[in-house]
Amino acid sequence: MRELYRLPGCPYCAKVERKLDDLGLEYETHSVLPFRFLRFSVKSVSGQSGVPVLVDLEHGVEGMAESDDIVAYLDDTYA
Ligand SMILES: N[C@@H](CCC(=O)N[C@@H](CS)C(=O)NCC(=O)O)C(=O)O
Repeated sequence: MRELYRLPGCPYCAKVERKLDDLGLEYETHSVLPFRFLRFSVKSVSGQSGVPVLVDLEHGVEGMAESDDIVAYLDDTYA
């Protein structure tokens, strides 16, 4: 199952969620805390603390950051 680490109200996260929805892809969400120094789970999967972060283990994606990269990946893989 795909997983998305996101922060409510984050426009970069909303862009990725829109793309996932447009492509009809299911995913679990993990809402992170607004304080980035407390985002231990995000840091552990992606090595940095920004969101969004996508996990898609079926395709070897263990923790992809940067919304533009995630959108491009989703288009390349699923569109
Ligand atoms: N260029 C990044 C920007 C993402 C970004 O700024 N996310 C904010 C939340 S809206 C964040 O997590 N900032 C904390 C950080 O980057 O450590 C992207 O497009 O993914």
